Amino acid sequence: MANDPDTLTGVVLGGAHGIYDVHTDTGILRSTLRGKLKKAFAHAQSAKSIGKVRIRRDKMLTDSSYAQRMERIDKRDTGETPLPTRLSVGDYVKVRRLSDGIGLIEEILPRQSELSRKDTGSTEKKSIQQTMLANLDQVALVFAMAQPEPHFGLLDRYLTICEAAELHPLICLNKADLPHDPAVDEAIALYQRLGYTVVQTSTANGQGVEQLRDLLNEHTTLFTGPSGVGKSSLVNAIEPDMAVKTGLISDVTGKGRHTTTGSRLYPLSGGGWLADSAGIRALTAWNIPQEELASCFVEFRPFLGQCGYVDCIHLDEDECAILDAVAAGAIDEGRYRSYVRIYNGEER
Ligand SMILES: Nc1nc2c(ncn2[C@@H]2O[C@H](COP(=O)(O)OP(=O)(O)OP(=O)(O)O)[C@@H](O)[C@H]2O)c(=O)[nH]1
Ligand SMILES: [Mg+2]
Ligand SMILES: [Zn+2]
Repeated sequence: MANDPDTLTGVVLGGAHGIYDVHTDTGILRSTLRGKLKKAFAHAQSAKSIGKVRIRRDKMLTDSSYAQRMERIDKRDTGETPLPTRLSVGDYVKVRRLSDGIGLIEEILPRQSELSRKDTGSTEKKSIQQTMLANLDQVALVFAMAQPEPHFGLLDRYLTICEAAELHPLICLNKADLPHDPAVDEAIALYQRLGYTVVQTSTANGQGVEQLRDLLNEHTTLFTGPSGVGKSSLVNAIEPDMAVKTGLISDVTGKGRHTTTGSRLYPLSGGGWLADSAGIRALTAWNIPQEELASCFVEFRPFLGQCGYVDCIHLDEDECAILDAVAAGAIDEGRYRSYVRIYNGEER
């Protein structure tokens, strides 16, 4: 099969109802899944799910929390490279071009990374995991400066998820053309102090679009954030003829409901990939073990290991270095409140 000229490697741009658009060197192939793979997915979904946050093995550092996390994931693994339990946007596949020009997906290549969302249903059991994008290395967290007002607690939640998954976050504040609350400027300054890149953009007057485009160059970036903040408008501003170039039915004004995961991937003309996704109301930091949460707040890191108790969870303990840092103004109170909310499993 490896030498078969009709077998190509490609990346899944989007899909719905078992039909996927696969980007290959020779164009986009509309494809279906081979029966064997469909069965494998059905089996995997009924089995106990494996690690939620995929950690890149080559990124394993000496950090003990990562080592512990890896151990837990390994226990759930068979020792083989983890294979996806479902085909997602961003997956690399081997696809065979059939004589009628339709592709048959024969193999899914191992994922390097993924970002999942949990769609919260009315009960915990109803919540389902959806991979928003596979094989990404960057996440643009898109909020509006106004209309809707940015929810920084939600931003903190996204940031912890990026930190846990080792995905580079970009903070994008769109609708910079609109009048906004001065608190938004204070928040921007805070996140910049923490070391995050913050871009202020407007699709109405073009502000910041060039800067954002440069930051996407050569990366595979997921645009995520609440509904109505302008994610799809930004995708259009970055690549105005994207839909034309890819030859796909444009979904840029919709909510991505037509795709499997609510995401759609586009090749960037400057190199790299960009995925638009459906707006998210709330996101639970469900894949971060509680004891690792504090290290997902970048400004907590210098204080970790300095608390009076080794198992300090920084909520109300004596001799807590984090609480002392909050009291001394070294850690922002709003960020600390986000930590408490996420720790307690609050939805927003
Ligand atoms: N004033 C202003 N309005 C904008 C800007 N960008 C987008 N909008 C408007 O905001 C609304 C929502 O934009 P979308 O691009 O559909 O937002 P989205 O984030 O993709 O929303 P979902 O797909 O629901 O998640 C539209 O009416 C846009 O015209 C901007 O920079 N300034
Ligand atoms: Mg949209
Ligand atoms: Zn502590």
